[in-house]
Amino acid sequence: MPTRKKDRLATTAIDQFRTDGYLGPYKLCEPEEMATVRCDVERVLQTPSPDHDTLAHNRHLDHRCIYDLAAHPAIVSRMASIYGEDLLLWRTNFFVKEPGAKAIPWHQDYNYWPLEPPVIISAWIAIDPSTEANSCLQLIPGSHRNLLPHVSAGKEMAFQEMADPTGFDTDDARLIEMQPGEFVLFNERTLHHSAPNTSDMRRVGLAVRVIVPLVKVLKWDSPSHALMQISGRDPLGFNRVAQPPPIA
Ligand SMILES: O=C(O)CCC(=O)C(=O)O
Repeated sequence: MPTRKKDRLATTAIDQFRTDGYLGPYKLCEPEEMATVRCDVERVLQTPSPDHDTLAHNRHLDHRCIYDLAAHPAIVSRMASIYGEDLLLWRTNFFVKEPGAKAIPWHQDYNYWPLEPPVIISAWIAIDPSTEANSCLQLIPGSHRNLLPHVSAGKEMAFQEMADPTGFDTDDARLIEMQPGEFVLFNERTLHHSAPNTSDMRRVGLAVRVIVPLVKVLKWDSPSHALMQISGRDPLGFNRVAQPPPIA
């Protein structure tokens, strides 16, 4: 999918990403358009995956509509402005937080991932409205400059490990409220979390994980898991790469 000139980032924005570890929100599409996409997403989330049990994981591999969201030029062009043209889609994850869903603890993604080196940029796309009330994503600007140890998280948390709470100050957190169709970018070290969903509104977001060719995937998620080239080329060939699902 081609990158778009209008979505390229200015040098000031690239510098801001370096300073804060995140950028956005930006608009991928209008909320009305996302309402149509949401119907596709709901259908996908009820359809068994071909080779693993988690309905919310890597559905860009078997559904073109999810691939098209993940590889949208509004996202890819901005990522390419920061990380260069050669970009490979590694994973997608839907984060579905129904009313009553647990908190996702403060964490840095690098802690969990089988990548060497763990260099990655994520886009988090709001599928539903994402507000403080229904537990929007929160980020701490500048937190990517400190690698934190991760410790065991409590049972009230949705993840088993969390960043050591003595290593950062949550007073610095920013609430990232977004309309459906908006997205934010962040890197593998940016501290982020979401509170329990105490509202009666579901909150669905799609996290899109993108790497550059020098990163080696040490462990694949399933037999059919492979990278997809979303921009440029892969001059190193360290990883397996597959074609996107055909256009429906
Ligand atoms: O959706 C959330 O609440 C958390 C998302 C997250 O942890 C991530 O995208 O890495």
